[in-house]
Amino acid sequence: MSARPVVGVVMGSDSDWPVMQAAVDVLDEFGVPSAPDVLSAHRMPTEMISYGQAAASLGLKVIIAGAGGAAHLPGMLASVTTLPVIGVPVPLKHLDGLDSLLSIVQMPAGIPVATVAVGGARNAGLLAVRILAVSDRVLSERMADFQADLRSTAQAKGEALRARVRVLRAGDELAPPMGPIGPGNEL
Ligand code: RP5
Repeated sequence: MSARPVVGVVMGSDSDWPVMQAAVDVLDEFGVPSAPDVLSAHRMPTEMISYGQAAASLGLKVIIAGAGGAAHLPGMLASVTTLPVIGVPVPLKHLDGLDSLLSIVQMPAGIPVATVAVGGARNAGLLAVRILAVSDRVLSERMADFQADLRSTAQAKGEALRARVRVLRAGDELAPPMGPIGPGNEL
């Protein structure tokens, strides 16, 4: 995508990419230009601060930041930018991502990070779209269509489930009673 990025998607390491890619993918689906990059709070602290300080003036409107373990990237970026920051707790090998979640979500008063679920990069992308959609009618219409599709999919699932249960119940009615359990002899 060649248009100027409006969402920065940064992560502590390239090992976060398998999780973070979902944010970039959904932004692509909505036609929102994004710029993925590696930016480590602990290994590249000066670059991280420079990125956060420059983000708004470079044209970014939202930052999605993902990290695992002692995940300080989203919170530190939020402390040096006025842009909304969405944090993605990346699950690592140990602790199931609880460490990442708590590191990101437990921000001090005054410096918010909108934290999504552990591994919830797709929702981070969707939240960024919603933030942008507040001042973008086309994006807002796309989001409404997306939500209508979700609803139809969920309705179809309900229909399919009800049909399966009807078939199961009809099968039960046809099956001959086994053992001591049967009509008039239920448990
Ligand atoms: C964190 O350390 C990164 O966000 C990543 O989740 C984790 C491990 O990084 P690597 O050792 O794989 O580079 O800062």
